[in-house]
Amino acid sequence: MVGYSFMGVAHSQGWRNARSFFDPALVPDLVAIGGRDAQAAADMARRFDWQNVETDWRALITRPDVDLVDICTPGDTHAEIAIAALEAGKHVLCEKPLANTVEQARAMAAAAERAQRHGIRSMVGFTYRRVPAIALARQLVGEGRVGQIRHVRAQYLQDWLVDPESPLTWRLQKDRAGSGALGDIGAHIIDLAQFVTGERISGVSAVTETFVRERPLPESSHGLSSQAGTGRGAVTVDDAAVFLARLDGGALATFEATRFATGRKNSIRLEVNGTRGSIAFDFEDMNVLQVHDATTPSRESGFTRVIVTEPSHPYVEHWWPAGHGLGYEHGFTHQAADLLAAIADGTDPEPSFADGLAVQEVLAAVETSAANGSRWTPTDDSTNG
Ligand code: SOE
Repeated sequence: MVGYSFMGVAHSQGWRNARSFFDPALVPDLVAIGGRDAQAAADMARRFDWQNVETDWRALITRPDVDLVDICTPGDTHAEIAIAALEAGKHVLCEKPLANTVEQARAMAAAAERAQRHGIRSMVGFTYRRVPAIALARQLVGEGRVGQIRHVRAQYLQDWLVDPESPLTWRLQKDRAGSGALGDIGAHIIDLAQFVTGERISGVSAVTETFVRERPLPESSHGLSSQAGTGRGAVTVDDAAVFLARLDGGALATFEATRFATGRKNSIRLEVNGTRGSIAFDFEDMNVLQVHDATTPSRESGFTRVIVTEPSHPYVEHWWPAGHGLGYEHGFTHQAADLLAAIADGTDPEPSFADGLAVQEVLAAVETSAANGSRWTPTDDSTNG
């Protein structure tokens, strides 16, 4: 694994719990944890039983005892590490968004395709697909239970930047993160919309906003330029993105990704309306899927509150009896288990780097549209950076 912050912790517990709860044919050995800060990496090694510590990712990915590289670093390093690891013959799991630009994502998808010919597998870490209620939604839509899709409504709402004195972390710097709320959390709802509907976003009309344009530098402000020694730096990414979209099946969609939804800590909402029914999901009630069947007689019509904790529901049989529920972290274990199964079975896991590239193209179209006065922008607009 390269990286040891929030995602490093989430992935580490995922590898360990996949081994315990999914009893995979291929058992993950946590061979080496890598990162610039040797002490931070050593702390992670101690806490999660990583066997070795590396401070140079190039040394880590060339170790003969490493078969799979898990990339949990900021987006500006994904392409370099993933392509080198694939070319070194390692399977790769890369955190989302796949990259910071479409150009980088295209290079990664091409490297993944070349490696796939030699049985090397790759996956991008959109873990919310692996929340049982979302996986159930995909099954129902795929079976035609909502019919022809007319609307998708998706929100990802956080509020950790409402305080203007929150520090200028790497997520607020374009050269590190690629974009702000758009790429960090907007990427998730773009992937969820495309995954659950099985359709692709064909064009967008967008607005983005940076409400707070400068912030205090964080303590460890390496690589950050202070404005004339003021101890403050410029925010170079969006705080919020709101956009309209069309899906290639003809549906209309609305998306909202923001870090200024005061009171919403990590609220993800998805609703799909079709000619035969609807599904609705709210991460704040993540073990539930609301299902409406339009064929139900009107006297009994409404949304059914499905408790997605039956052993027959996706992933649940590996965990607890009905009614006990799962949490945020379980998606990371499901991700690890599905990747290990794909490698063992010789199949290509999803979401693939090509799926990650599809998200990147939407992200770029949103930025292009927002920069051009919300002009309607096709997702495959070749001007996307
Ligand atoms: C910060 O917005 C963040 O950690 C995202 O980077 C994750 O992808 C999301 O799952 C939780 O919030």
